[in-house]
Amino acid sequence: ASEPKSLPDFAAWKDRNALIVYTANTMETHRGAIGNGVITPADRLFVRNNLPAPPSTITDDPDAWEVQIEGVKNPRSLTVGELKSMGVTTVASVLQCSGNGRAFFPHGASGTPWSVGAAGCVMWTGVPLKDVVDALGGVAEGARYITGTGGESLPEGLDPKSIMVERSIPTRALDSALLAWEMNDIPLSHTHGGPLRLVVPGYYGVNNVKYVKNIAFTENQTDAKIQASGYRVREVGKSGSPDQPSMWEMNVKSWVTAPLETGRSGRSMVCGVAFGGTVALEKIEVSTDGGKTWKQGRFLGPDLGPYAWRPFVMAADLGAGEHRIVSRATDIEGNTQPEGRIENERGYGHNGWSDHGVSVTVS
Ligand code: MSS
Repeated sequence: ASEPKSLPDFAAWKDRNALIVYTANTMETHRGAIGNGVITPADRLFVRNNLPAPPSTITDDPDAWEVQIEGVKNPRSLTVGELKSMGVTTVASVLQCSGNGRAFFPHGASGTPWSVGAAGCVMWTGVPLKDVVDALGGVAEGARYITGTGGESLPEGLDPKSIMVERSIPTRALDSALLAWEMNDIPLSHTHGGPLRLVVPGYYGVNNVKYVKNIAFTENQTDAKIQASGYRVREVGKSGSPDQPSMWEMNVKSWVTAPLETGRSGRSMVCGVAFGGTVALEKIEVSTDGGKTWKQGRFLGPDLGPYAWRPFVMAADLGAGEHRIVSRATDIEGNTQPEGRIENERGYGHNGWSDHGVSVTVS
């Protein structure tokens, strides 16, 4: 086995024991470090950067950070200080990478081999994007997308479109999107996109643009590679293109967080987390025989709204031997997790319950 990697400087404040460190830009929360609280502590939250982060000095004076707003009646640049006087809201939302669960794809989808921990549930505080748009006279006619651009400075000599983090999401997200300057009640860290981040509750991680420097209401999606061919769901072996589904709204999903690997015979608390993406949950079911029989679990703790996850528990009597423990969530619209995977080239959006289970040896 190779030496465990240490945390990169820009994430040195994280809890090393709670994380699997793949590279300087990719860190996953251990399944066993997810816990039963609704909110993921910042030092345990996964990290994923497509590009090296900008210098950490950008959060030295957060109120001075500027974001340009375009595609509205009165386009202009606003500082975080100005945004703070325009409105405020707070929302609990699951942040999950599009490729969470990629490790389970048998074709070896390229990208970070995330298991379950490229996800967490955090509190975001900032101004509703809608309030900003209203103050600037409303969205320009014909706009169908909200396009956010990350504040990384790009290496010279490369086509900027091929590397920049610039994502477009449909304008239906305007009702819930915010420009956030706080996460879990403290100023948004540079690691997670401070001074300012576009947060789109219920949408996959990639749409939540960090160090956001430009928001544009546009007729078309950006032609940046990360949007045009990246984060597109297609058959194994195919390359990405704009006509394929983009990783926008998250699907219903859950997984078990305890017990893991071994357990004691007798009464056991089977725990996990479940969420519905943009839709609230209806129920969680748990099986300790690999999906042959199911029993309903109970959600724990406060319900922090449709975008948050719900920790759950189901008491089970586990006898000595091997148990395959799986969970299956259903949202209030009746969407439920499928048993299997939807095979796709990059291993996106996996919510199949079978792969996400755990095998526990009870003695
Ligand atoms: N933003 C920016 N600016 N940059 C980058 O790189 N990435 C993405 C998001 N945003 C980026 C951004 C991704 S891709 C993800 S997941 C997220 O982010 C993460 O987050 P955190 O905070 O955890 O790190 Mo996949 O879908």
